[in-house]
Amino acid sequence: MKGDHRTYTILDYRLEKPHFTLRQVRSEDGVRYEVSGGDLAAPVPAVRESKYLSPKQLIEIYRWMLLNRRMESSLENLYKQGKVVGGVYFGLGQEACSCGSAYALKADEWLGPLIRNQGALLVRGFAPRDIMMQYMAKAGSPTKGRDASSHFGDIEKRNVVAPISTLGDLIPVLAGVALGARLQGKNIAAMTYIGDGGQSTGVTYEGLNFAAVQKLGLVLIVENNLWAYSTPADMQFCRKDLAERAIAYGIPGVIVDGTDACRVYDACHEACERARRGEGPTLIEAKMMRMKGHAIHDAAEYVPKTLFEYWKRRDPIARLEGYLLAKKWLTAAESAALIADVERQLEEDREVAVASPMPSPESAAGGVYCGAGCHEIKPKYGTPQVHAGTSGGPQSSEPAVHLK
Ligand SMILES: Cc1ncc(C[n+]2csc(CCOP(=O)(O)OP(=O)(O)O)c2C)c(N)n1
Ligand SMILES: [Mg+2]
Repeated sequence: MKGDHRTYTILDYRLEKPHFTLRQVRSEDGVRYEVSGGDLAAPVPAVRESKYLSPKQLIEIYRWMLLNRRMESSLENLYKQGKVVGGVYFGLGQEACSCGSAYALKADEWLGPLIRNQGALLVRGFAPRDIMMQYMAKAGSPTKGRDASSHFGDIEKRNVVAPISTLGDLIPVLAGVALGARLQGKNIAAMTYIGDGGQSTGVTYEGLNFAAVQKLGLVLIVENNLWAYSTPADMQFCRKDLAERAIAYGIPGVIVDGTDACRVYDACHEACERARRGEGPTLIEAKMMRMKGHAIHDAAEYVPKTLFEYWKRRDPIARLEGYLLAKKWLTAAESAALIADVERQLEEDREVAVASPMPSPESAAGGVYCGAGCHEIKPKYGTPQVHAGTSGGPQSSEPAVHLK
């Protein structure tokens, strides 16, 4: 019927668009997945030139990614030595997404990371020793040994909201952070993440819809790493592209290659700029693959080997290093020196973390993030400007919500 069709735009910045499908096959010895469609031997595309990053900035991102990966290897070793209390989660293969995204935020903006975004924590100023001590539940860790996993943040200095395990719940929280800043007179970017599995939760809809209606500066990165525990994305939703969900919220939806640091950064930078202009949220779908199991206990035997091989050739660090060398922005010797420096920093931090004490039993009665009355929570951007019964747009001096 002519005239009844609507068209919507989803920007897809990828240089290749793999069309693999994963199908569950049941056999006598259990369940496995088979890959079909797509070209598993396709050549690896080039890294896209960034519109915004200088060579120096890109090298800085490269260093964060190296630190991210090598810190996780150290954590794996600490776990195997029995020094880690609990599990360890890895962002292997997702370093470009974690580091490139967090790098787009300004110091006074906010981040709400998930378990795989340890690279983002490093970019926001946590040291490897903080993360190592956290996993070892040491007294000097960000939660003083009360939590032995990723549940830590820093609302005073680094503007990091602690990860919330209930998937999706960070979305309304970060929307609320953007709203809080708006009420204090400033439009800021508030960035958070959700996985291909986690985005199915109801609160994802509620949080993103609220941000869309209020035009809050939420930057939501949907990390489509193809797996949620052992459930492949193809068994979680019917669309190939989660960015299309943006259409239903009335916000921009963008697809990027999550293994290309330049493209991740550029998309996040544009989304942050939009947030700062008070134009509302952006949904960025980053496509990549979780290159390990869900956590250290999961050997990921259900993942077809061919898929691992395909994505290993798209390793974000190797791709970025190759790009920097080809551009002659980094020499092989400089790259080796940078790696040695990262190793030195990690070794130093590992030694400090291992030697640091466990918390005293009596300290368990204290607060997790701070003691009673230890600091006052003050507005960061200005005195809240609230006029009863008014409603304004994003650029308006009036708040965008009715307060009675
Ligand atoms: C609301 C909710 N349901 C279930 C879980 C249990 N859970 C933790 S991680 C996970 C898989 C998440 O997969 P995905 O969102 O794709 O993120 P990824 O692990 O791939 O980064 C599940 C089901 C949870 N934490 N919260
Ligand atoms: Mg996933």
